[in-house]
Order: sequence, then structure tokens, then C-alpha cells
Amino acid sequence: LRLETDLRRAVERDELALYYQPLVNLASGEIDGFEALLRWRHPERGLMSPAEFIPVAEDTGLIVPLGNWALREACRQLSAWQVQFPALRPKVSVNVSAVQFAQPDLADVVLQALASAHLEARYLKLEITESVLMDSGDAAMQTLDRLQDQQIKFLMDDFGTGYSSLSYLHRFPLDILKIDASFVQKMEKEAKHDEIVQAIVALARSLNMEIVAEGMETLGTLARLRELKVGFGQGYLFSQPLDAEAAGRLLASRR
Ligand code: G
Ligand code: G
Ligand code: NA
Ligand code: MN
Repeated sequence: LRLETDLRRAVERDELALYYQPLVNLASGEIDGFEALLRWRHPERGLMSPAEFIPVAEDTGLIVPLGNWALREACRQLSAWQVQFPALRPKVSVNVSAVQFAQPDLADVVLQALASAHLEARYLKLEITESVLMDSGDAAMQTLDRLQDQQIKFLMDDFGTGYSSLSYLHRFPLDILKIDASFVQKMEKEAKHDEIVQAIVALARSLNMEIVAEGMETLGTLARLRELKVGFGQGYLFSQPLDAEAAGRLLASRR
């Protein structure tokens, strides 16, 4: 297919970009870091969202070179920002798909990306979904162990959707739980969703996990999540995903 051929060349033609969405400390309002979100500047289709090309990338295995590029680029950019904004020391989280996680050399790839960017491991987080844990064999388990030993933090993305299973949270000791946007967006209008958020918060606390609420769009949600003592938030209320230049300007304004 055309999309596949184009995608194959996207890395070498320098058409990929990372956008950065701030993660905000809800108590202080400070920027804790960014989630790196992949974009493809397609020569004819314009700026494409990963929703449009990640499925193809996963089916064809192209997600491996794409994901490796994203890891290297996020580490390089973060390292540059840390030099530029030493008082802020922003962190970055990078999405890693199940196909990448099944690669036996993922830990090496991640550690090399850190080393060549001269970035300390504790500033890097990896976002995984439940499917990563579901499909995981011994290799994935070893990757998780090895990277956690290096102080890299793991974040469970989209929690509460898909094939959530509480047993995964027990079996794989992850550091941070991200409450899915669908619950956050409905919690103001529907008591049921507020209760679901409360339950997820209680679960995360009992497992000693930090909490991020994604998809925050309103001040009402901010007030409520602060009340529930949720640590971090992300969403259009604070900022859309920004290109690197705009994210740099945002950091400069907070310096
Ligand atoms: O930024 P946007 O909302 O369009 O992202 C859509 C989806 O693509 C999200 O689920 C996000 O987790 C995923 N995604 C974004 N960047 C990456 C990436 O670098 N690797 C992988 N595997 N998924 C990504
Ligand atoms: O799967 P993942 O949670 O990584 O997807 C994040 C996606 O959600 C990104 O594509 C991003 O552009 C989008 N997003 C980020 N903040 C908001 C928000 O406040 N509202 C909505 N509707 N989408 C958001
Ligand atoms: Na994510
Ligand atoms: Mn998510």
C-alpha cells in the first residue's frame, strides 16, 4: 500500500516530528514535563496523527524504527531543554507499543538513546498500555525489570479502557497510572464517572502509584481532581500538544 511505502521512507526523509503536551502538577501549577506525541508531516496529506498511521506501522513492523526514532528524538530534545532550563528540569514520557516491547533489544535501544543524549534515566518515562502487559512474555518482563532498575518510570496509559485487568497491576509493578480521558471528560456531568475516577484513584494509591488525569478540559475538572488529590494532569485546559519550538517558548515563560 501507498501509506506503507511512504511510511517506510518517512524516517530517512525526516518527515517525522514529536509534539509535546505539558504534564502539570495540579497542586503547584508547575510543568512537570511533557508527553511526546508522534506526528508525520506527510508531503501530500499534511500533519498526520498517529491514530492514522500507528495501526499500519504496527501491522508492518515499521513501528520499531519509528518508535526508536521517537525515543532518540525525545531524549535529545529533553537533554537540550535541561541545559537551557536548568531550574525546571522537565521530564518526558514516550509511548511504547506492544510490538516494540516484544523486541528483545528494547532495553538496549532505550539505554543507548539516553546515553547518546547524555540524559539521566530518571527523567524518562515510558507509557505502555494494558495490551503490552497482556501480550508480554519473559523478554518483556526482563525489559521492564532492567529499565526500572535504571530508574526509568513506567506509566500505565488509558487505564480503565480495553482489557483492564487488575491482576496486571499486581504482576507488573508500574510507577504511574494515567486515568483515561473518557472518564475525566464525563466526571463533571455524570456522577457515575466521578465515582469511577474515585475508585481508580483509590486503587492507584493502594498500589503506591502516582496518578495522572488525561483529557482535562475544564476548570470544574481541575477543582474536582485537586480535591481528590490527584497529582498531575494533562489536557487542553493547560495546553494542546505543541511543536518543539512552542514547547520551548512555554518553558522559557515559566523559567
Ligand atoms: O496525539 P494523539 O492524540 O493524536 O495520539 C493518538 C494516539 O497515538 C495516542 O493513543 C498515543 O498514545 C499514540 N501515540 C502517540 N505517539 C506515539 C508514539 O510515539 N508511539 C506509539 N506507539 N504511540 C504513539
Ligand atoms: O492514547 P493517548 O492517551 O496517549 O492519547 C492522547 C491523545 O489525546 C493525543 O492524541 C492528544 O492529542 C489527545 N488529547 C490531549 N489532551 C486532550 C484533551 O484535553 N481532550 C481531548 N479530547 N483530547 C486530548
Ligand atoms: Na500516551
Ligand atoms: Mn492515554
